[in-house]
Amino acid sequence: MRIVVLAGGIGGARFLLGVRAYAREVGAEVTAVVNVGDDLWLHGLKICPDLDSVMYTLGGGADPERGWGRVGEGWTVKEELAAYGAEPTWFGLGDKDIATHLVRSTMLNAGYPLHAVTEALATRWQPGVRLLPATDDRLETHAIVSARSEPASPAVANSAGTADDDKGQRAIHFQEWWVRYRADIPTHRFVFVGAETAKPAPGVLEAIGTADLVLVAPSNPVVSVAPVLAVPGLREAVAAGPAPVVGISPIIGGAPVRGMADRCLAVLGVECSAAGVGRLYGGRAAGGLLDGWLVAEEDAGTLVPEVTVRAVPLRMTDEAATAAMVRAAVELT
Ligand code: FO1
Repeated sequence: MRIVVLAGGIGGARFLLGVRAYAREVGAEVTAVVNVGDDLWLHGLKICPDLDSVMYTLGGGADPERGWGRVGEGWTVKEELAAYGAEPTWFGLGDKDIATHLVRSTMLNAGYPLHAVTEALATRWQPGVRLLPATDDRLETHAIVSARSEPASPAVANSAGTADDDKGQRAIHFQEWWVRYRADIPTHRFVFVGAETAKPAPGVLEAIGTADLVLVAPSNPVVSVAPVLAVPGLREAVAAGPAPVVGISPIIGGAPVRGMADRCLAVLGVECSAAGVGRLYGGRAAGGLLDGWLVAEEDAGTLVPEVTVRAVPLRMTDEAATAAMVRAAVELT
């Protein structure tokens, strides 16, 4: 059995622990197609937060509380950068984490594509699933926000530019929106810079085309799953593929389990509910993506047109609980 998981960062990483546990039980192979929209160049280093969250979590090196970066992390380099006044200081790079970015940046600068870099880094961590970036190409999530007093961080690579347009709007990198402003800034929309020309990374379309099941992880639908589906050809491959597609709601009882999916859904004007996100993805028979949609027991009765909805426990309290969610997804198909 071959399972493909479309995933973002922290929620996606936790979900993949359960997918891996289920796969070990039944002898399935797992390919994670991971969001790259959070990625950025900073201090000369390429940082891939979602790929790293998944790699560290599955490899046992993630800080379980933060969900990103390494456990037992030090911040000496960050403090030294701040002492030099090197902006931005609002994005915390841990000492151990920097080694990952140094290896990645060295390989990228030597011409290796991101999927090859990811494979090389994963050799150390042995995540137990195949990690693929959605694309090797540049695809960055930027938020179009209303002008604020502080200028956008010029240090954050941001090809959308930081000048305000005539409507007083400007684009800031997703990380600035998420970390510096904590999403607390008037936001008009998200754009995926580079999406028009990005190509699915090698292996992505083949994995989708030969999958027995495609799972949409309980990641942020707006800034984690959408950038994956924004890669030309990827959404089409899933929708037209042979495998049933089952999503897991990231919203329980009208609120995200963690993170700021509510803020993101509000930008789109989408209701922050299991139904709202299910309808955002849409039923495959109605031109959308899903055959099945797992919602929490609190959301039993959720209706999504053309989608089989099932209410099960959705709290990923440990690998066994998450594996049970995966089993429910398999049984739904
Ligand atoms: N999230 C924060 O809230 N504050 C940070 O300083 C921060 C630094 C950071 C460094 C490397 C990395 O891979 C992730 C980091 N994150 C940080 C998380 C990052 O913003 C993620 O993209 C989001 O959590 C969404 O997945």
